[in-house]
Order: sequence, then structure tokens, then C-alpha cells
Amino acid sequence: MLDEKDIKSLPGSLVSWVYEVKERTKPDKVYWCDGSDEENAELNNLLTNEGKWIKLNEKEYENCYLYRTQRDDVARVEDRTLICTENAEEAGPTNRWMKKEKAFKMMWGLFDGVMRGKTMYIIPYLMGPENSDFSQVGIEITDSAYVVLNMRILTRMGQVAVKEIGKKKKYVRALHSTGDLSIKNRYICHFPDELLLMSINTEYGGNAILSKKPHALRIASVAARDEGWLAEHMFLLEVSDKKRKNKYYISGALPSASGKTNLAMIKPPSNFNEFEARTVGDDISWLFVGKGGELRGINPENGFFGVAYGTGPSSNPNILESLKKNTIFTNVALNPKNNTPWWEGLSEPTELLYDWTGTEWHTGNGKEAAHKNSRFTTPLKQYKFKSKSYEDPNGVELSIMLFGGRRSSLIPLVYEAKTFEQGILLGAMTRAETTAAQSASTGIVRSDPMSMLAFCGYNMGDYFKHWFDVADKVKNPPKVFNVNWFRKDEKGNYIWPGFGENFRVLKWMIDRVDKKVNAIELPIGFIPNIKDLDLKGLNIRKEKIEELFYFDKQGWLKELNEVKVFFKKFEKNLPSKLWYEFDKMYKSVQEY
Ligand code: GTP
Ligand code: SPV
Ligand code: MN
Repeated sequence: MLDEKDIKSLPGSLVSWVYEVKERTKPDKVYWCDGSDEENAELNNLLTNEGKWIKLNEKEYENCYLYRTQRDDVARVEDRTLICTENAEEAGPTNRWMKKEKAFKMMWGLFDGVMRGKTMYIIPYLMGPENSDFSQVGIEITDSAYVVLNMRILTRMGQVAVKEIGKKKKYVRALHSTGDLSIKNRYICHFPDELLLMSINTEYGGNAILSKKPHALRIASVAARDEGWLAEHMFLLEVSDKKRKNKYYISGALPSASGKTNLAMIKPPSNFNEFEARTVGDDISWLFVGKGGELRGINPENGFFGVAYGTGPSSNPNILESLKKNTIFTNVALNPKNNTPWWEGLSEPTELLYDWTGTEWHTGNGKEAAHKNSRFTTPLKQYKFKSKSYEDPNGVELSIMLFGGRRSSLIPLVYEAKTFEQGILLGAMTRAETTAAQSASTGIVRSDPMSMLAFCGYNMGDYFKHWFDVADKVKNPPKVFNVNWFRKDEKGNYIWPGFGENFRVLKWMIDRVDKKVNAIELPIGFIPNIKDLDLKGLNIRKEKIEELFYFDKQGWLKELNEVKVFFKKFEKNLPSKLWYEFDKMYKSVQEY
């Protein structure tokens, strides 16, 4: 636990807030987290004794635990995620809004006495590398030891954060309680003007681990707007080319459960051995314009909160070793014979398992054993293929930025924006199928600009304008691409093999950056000459590849009309530059 000296070194306003929360929530005990190993062991014991933590086989999964959340609390709840400001226009047409005063009243009502009989944990945390101008600090108060243990992996928490809080002008206050987990009163409220978060009656990742989407995207995006940078739902990947003796940093936005972690951990196919891919971040990037006018990025996180379901030797071999120690598994299945975790895609299942709810499961019963949004929480530090630069206080310089989403038709495997400004349009017009990462129906195509629909803390019309403002300051912008790994054939099968094979597409992007290859110009941007895509060793027919790049003029006009309907929602907040880019593309498709 932090001692009195550490607590005294914190800003007085912060400490008073902690005591105010204590008075209102009435916990039995107060515990200031220091992030030490002893503290970790204590919390592990506590949860184990309460029967909530299943300690996994120590030989195979050293210091690993399994946790099951309540059945109806397994994903982000977008209709319960509120932006609370003075007026609705600040939140914009894509966010759920509540007037600030009303939300305060409602939330303090729900928090009244909510921690009775419980321990209130106070977690100072740092987002981003130590000693970085780009990093931010916060303090989360929670009554969930599970949240503490996740924050411990995903952020730099405890003592190290206390030191950083002293150096920063601002800090985010985050308050969470598991409450009684009732859906009726489940809310995740964001008060960007107050740098305040309040979340109750949920324990699921992105709803309760408030450093993550609530701070690092929704609150940070507002700070980014005011301070001239970007807080994005993007992975950050380092690709080294030993032959060219060059490094390329790639950031990419794909919607939730649509391949960021997998791409950030990509293992190039065996015939690409002059390349090495390493992860800087897998979910969130903060991007800044550097002194030379370059776009730079940092990963504010310190670990991965990845989708377990589907993770295995064929999709993401690189991560598997990392999951063998110091990892939390949430809502995966359990093999009761040897106490190991299991999920679809990991291996062949044994005859008997306990599914993610703890119910007996037998092979061939046609049901899923792990939840589709089951997750692993694992430290970045122990990941074998991490890039050293994740700790660089100055971040990395981007040469490539990509956007994309799940689309079973129309959108090509890859295409390149003609300019950075057109790249902003590509991001803004992203439409993608929904996934199990949010509690609503899956597989529905919706607009998800820059994969930020659920994460932009202010009016998205202004957000688009902000992107153009940042672009004005960038002298040597990254090349922008759009990708789609998810095209399906008539039978409903994916046409492109995806995962490691996606490296073939990244390689083409690198060749474009280095001006090694030409491309074919379409109204929407550039697509590759198929001969320039290295498909050696890939068992896929040429016609299939051609299909992935077929330009369907009528389909695109329909697509752009849908985009237009979406853009119109923002009325006067939509920047003229975006309309200009849009009209240019529309006209050029019409004339094609
Ligand atoms: P969040 O953590 O929710 O933001 O998700 P993410 O964008 O990091 O997605 P992740 O990499 O965890 O992948 C989610 C799902 O997409 C998994 O079930 C993967 O198996 C699947 N997936 C990822 N990459 C590919 C790909 O290239 N092709 C196909 N077909 N599926 C993929
Ligand atoms: C996502 O849904 O985009 C995630 C998981 O990365 S969560 O942290 O729950 O938002
Ligand atoms: Mn995500």
C-alpha cells in the first residue's frame, strides 16, 4: 500500500476528491495501490478465497487466473455509455448524451453507499511511457479487485504513477463500482470538461477498466482536439526490413474485434524472412505532430486486452507463449482435468470442459465453450515480439496509416488514398459489420468512422474538422490505405486467408512508400498491379484475387450515397474539406 508520504505528494485536490468519494460510497476499508508484487499476491489470494478467481495450472500457466463476469456483462454497452456535457451538440448525433447536472445527480444517487462492506481501491495510473510529454495520468477508484488486477497489467500503476502525477498539470479522475450489476442501472458516464469518469453496475473490460476506452479515447480525444493531436483506436506496428535497413511504423484503425491485435502481432510468412514485425501497441495510439512536421505515435497502454476466442497457432502464434504467465483470462472455457484455459481456435477441445459460464460442456454439443468476446489481459513487457520503442518517450514516426473494417463485399482487399486529405475521407467513410465486442446484434453494417464511432468523446463533425487541422500541420504525412480482410464468396467463406498472410499487403504498402512499384488509379484511390503483390506460396486462384479488386461502379455509388446520408447527420459541424473530398470522389466514380 502507498504510505502517507506518497499520498501527501499527490495534489491536494485529488486527495480531497478521494475522501469525498469515500464519504459518499461508504466503504469498509480504503486501500491505496502501490503496484508491488506483494500487493498483487494479496489481491490474488483475496479473489481466490472469495471463489471468484480460478487459479490455473501453475506448471503450464504460471501466475495465471480465470475470471467469469456475470452472463449479461460481457461486452461494452454502447447504449449505456454517455457523454455528459452542457448541451447535446457538444456530444453530437452519434453519441448518447445526458445533461451534465442531470448525470451527476443520477450517478451520485447510484453511488450513494454503494461500497458498504467493500474495500475501496485507489489506483494512481500512468498512460504512456515514463518521462514523456505525451503521457497522461489518472486515478481510478474501484471496489473491484478484478479491475485493480487488470489495471496493473494494462497501465503503469502505483508508485511510478504517483511520481508522474507530481509532474503533470492535469489528471483524470475515474470512479467505478461493481454495484449490483443490474443492467437497468448500468451506466458509463464521461464528463470531458471535468476530466471525470463514473461507471457503475458493470465489471466488463472497456466499461470498468476506465484507463482504457473511457480515458485513453473518449476523454483523451477531447484533450487532443483542444491541444492539436489525435487520440485514436489504432494499433502501432514496427516492420524492419533487414535488406533495406529501414524501419516502417504502421498505425491502423479497425473496429472492435476486427483484427488490430492480430495485425499488431503479425508473423510474416516464411518467404518474407528479410522482414521482422514487432508490436508497439495493439489497440490505442496517441498521435502528435513532431518538430519536423512528422506524425509520431505512442502506445498509452502497458499490456494487451485481446480477444481470446479465435487466438491460436494459425491466427496469432506470436502471442501464445506470452499467455503462459502473468495473464488473466476472462470468460474463456476451463479444462477441469488439468485446470488449463481453453477457447475455440486454441487447440482440439477435450471431451469435457466447463464453458465460460462454468457449465459442463461436451464436444459436439454445437455450443460455444468460450464467449466470442472472451479476453486475455497480458503484460506488454513479457511479449517476445514487442518493439523496444514502446517505452520511447518521443514515440515513433509513422510512414503508413491504415483504416478498414469487416465488409463481406465491395471494399477491395487494399487501396491507397491519393493524398493524406483523401485518406481522412477514407477513414471517415468507413462502414463495417458490428461484432461481439459490443452488446448488440452482430454483423450489421454501420458507419464507424476511423473505428471511433463508440469512442469519440465529442461531436464527430468537429472530430473530422480536427483531423484536417492536424493534417495542415503535418509536413510529411504517412501514406494512407484502406484494407478489408473480410470479403466473402458466394458460399460465405472468406476469400482472403488473412492473419499472417496480411503481411503480403503490408509489404506492398512499404513498396509504395519507397516508390518501388506503380499502381492502378481508380476513382476511389490506387489499387495494386496484381504482379506487385507477392503471393508466392499462397494457394489462391488468380481470379479470386482479381475478384478482391473488382471495381463495382454501381456498388460504389450506392455506398457513397449511404455515406452521404451519414455525413448529413452532422449538419453544420461537418467540415467543408470533407464535403470537398467526398464530392470529388463521388463525381469521379460517376464519370468512371
Ligand atoms: P478489439 O480488442 O475488440 O479492439 O479487437 P481487435 O481489433 O484487436 O481484433 P482482434 O485482432 O482481436 O481480432 C478479432 C477477431 O477477428 C478474431 O476472432 C480474429 O480471429 C478475427 N481476425 C483477425 N484478423 C483476421 C483476418 O485477417 N482475417 C479473418 N478472417 N479474421 C481475422
Ligand atoms: C474494444 O471493444 O474495442 C476493445 C475491448 O478493445 S474494450 O476495452 O472492452 O473496449
Ligand atoms: Mn479495441
